[in-house]
Formats: sequence, C-alpha cells, structure tokens
Amino acid sequence: MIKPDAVADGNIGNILAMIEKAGFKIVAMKYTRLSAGLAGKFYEVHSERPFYGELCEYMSSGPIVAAVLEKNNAVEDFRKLIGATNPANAEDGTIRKLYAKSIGENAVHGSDSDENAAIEANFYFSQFERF
Ligand code: DAT
Ligand code: MG
Repeated sequence: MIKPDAVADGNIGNILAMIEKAGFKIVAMKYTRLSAGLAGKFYEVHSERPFYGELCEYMSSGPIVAAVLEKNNAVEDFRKLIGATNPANAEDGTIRKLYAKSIGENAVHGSDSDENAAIEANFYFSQFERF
C-alpha cells in the first residue's frame, strides 16, 4: 500500500517508479479508501498494540493505493526497498527515508511473509483483478 500521507503529498508516481525500477511487476492495483472498520480488519494482528487505534484512524484518513507485486524473493526485497518502520532508522535511498514523515505516517506498507502477502492480496483483489 501507498499510505494516506504519501498519497496526499503527491508521491504515488515517485513511489511506483521506485518499485518498478527495483524490478517488481505490478499484477494488481487500485486507488481506494479504507473505512476505520476495514483498516481495523487489515491490521487485526496489531489489535493489542498501543498504537492500534491511531493506526486505524490514520489508515482511514484518506485514499491509498493498494497493489500486488511479483518478484523473486519479493517480501524480503520489498522490505529492503521500503526501509525500516521508523524513517529515522531507514537507510538512505529507501522509500521511507525519502517519503515517510514519522513511524506512524510512514508512506508505505509491505507484507512481512508470503503467507500474509497472500492474505493481504485477497483483502483487496479478486482473482479477476490480477494480470
Ligand atoms: P511495518 O509497517 O514496517 O511492517 P509494523 O508491522 O511493526 O511495521 O507496524 C505496522 C504499522 O503500525 C507501521 O507501519 C506503522 C504503525 N506503527 C508501528 N509501530 C508504531 C509505533 N511505535 N507508534 C505508532 N505507530 C506505529
Ligand atoms: Mg508489518
């Protein structure tokens, strides 16, 4: 996902360009907005964390871009491309170093495992929306 802060800042194009340059193939994509309830469902694994309410509020505060990406070693390579959760700790040249504002408003989401990538892709896309 390209998160609400990055969409509001006009960075959709910049971020997609970095993703494509890094060798990821976009196999599904949409511009949409989560309700607080849907954001809560997407981030259900974090429901016990102290920042969960803030996270759901933020993720439903404006439109986002959701995409499914394909590449060898995609999960690990995408997490390298986006950088650390807190942009203060993200390496130079990563998406979060360039575009994130804070640990909460951190520009992009990346799946943390192949299993969760499949669950998250199914959250947004049917089989007829992937090419
Ligand atoms: P990541 O997005 O790098 O996988 P995560 O899964 O630990 O990080 O957390 C999910 C999101 O929750 C993260 O992108 C931003 C928010 N978040 C994480 N830790 C936070 C914190 N300490 N304070 C506020 N928001 C936080
Ligand atoms: Mg995560």
